[in-house]
Amino acid sequence: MNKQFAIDVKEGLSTSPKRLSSKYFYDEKGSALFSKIMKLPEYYLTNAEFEIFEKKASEIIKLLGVTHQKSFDLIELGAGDGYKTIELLKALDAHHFQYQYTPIDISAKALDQIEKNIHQQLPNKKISPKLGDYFHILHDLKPSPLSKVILFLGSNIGNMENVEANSFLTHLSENLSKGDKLILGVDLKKSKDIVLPAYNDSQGVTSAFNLNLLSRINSELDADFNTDLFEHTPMYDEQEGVAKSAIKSIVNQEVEIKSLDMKVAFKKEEQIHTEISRKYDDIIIQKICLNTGLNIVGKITDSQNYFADYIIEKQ
Ligand code: AVJ
Repeated sequence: MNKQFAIDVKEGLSTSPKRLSSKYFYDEKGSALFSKIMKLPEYYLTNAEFEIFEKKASEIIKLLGVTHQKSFDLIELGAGDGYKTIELLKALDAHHFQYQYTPIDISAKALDQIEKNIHQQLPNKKISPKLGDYFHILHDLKPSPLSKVILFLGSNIGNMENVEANSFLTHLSENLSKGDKLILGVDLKKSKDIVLPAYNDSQGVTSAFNLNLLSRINSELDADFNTDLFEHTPMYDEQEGVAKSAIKSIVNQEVEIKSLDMKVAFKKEEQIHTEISRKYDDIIIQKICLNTGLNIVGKITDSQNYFADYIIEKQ
């Protein structure tokens, strides 16, 4: 991971326009900042999806087509703290369904947190957390005779371009069997007045989250970025439905990255692209599902129509 970080930083800061991948946001400090983001009033995504799981879990369960006769595997990719999923578990338990919950995460800390939260809210629940890469673990779980329900929530897929999302879903589909389901949580296209503040909050948490990438390069690659000379720059193109974040240099400057043996020049106003957060509609969901062997079987939205959980089936 660390070696790859060095390679990607070198490459990303040598090309034009400059870019750094949003997957590197989540070091310890970045993960803590993201937890803060999820609690911000402007970051409507988490509350909207929570509302779906809190109020419409029965509708989701109906669309999953699970039965009382057979147990199933409920597998979550990138489970985080499990805040939304616990609502689904409560509903499944209330309806006496049999299932095994397996949260997968690359962060041991996240898995500890989810175990704690589940222990508090559902004291008798036994779960089987798995640490590591989604696809490695899914590959290992494939031979299980039980049917699978995969959870990929929080609009995490939105960090991928459509082509990349399509390959991701193809790869996921290859690890599923006919009739298995996917619950895909996505943020919906909407007006700029609502989207932009979610990526430009008044407390500056999102700014700190974005700029933390430079601090990470400072500490892991021995660089001398002065974060005061850079600025968080959020954008949202309503037509395209994509929120983009960049880090903009406030002045002409040069930064040294000792471990990479490189100096990087920035022009005043020059940007480093750091993240896309795509917003969706039915057409785009159909497009990213095309030729993946996955079919859309239903869609559940929150009361404001901000967010959707699509129920998708392996053919
Ligand atoms: C975790 C990828 C869903 O894109 O909305 C939050 C990350 N970036 N604020 C998103 C994020 C800036 C978030 N996802």
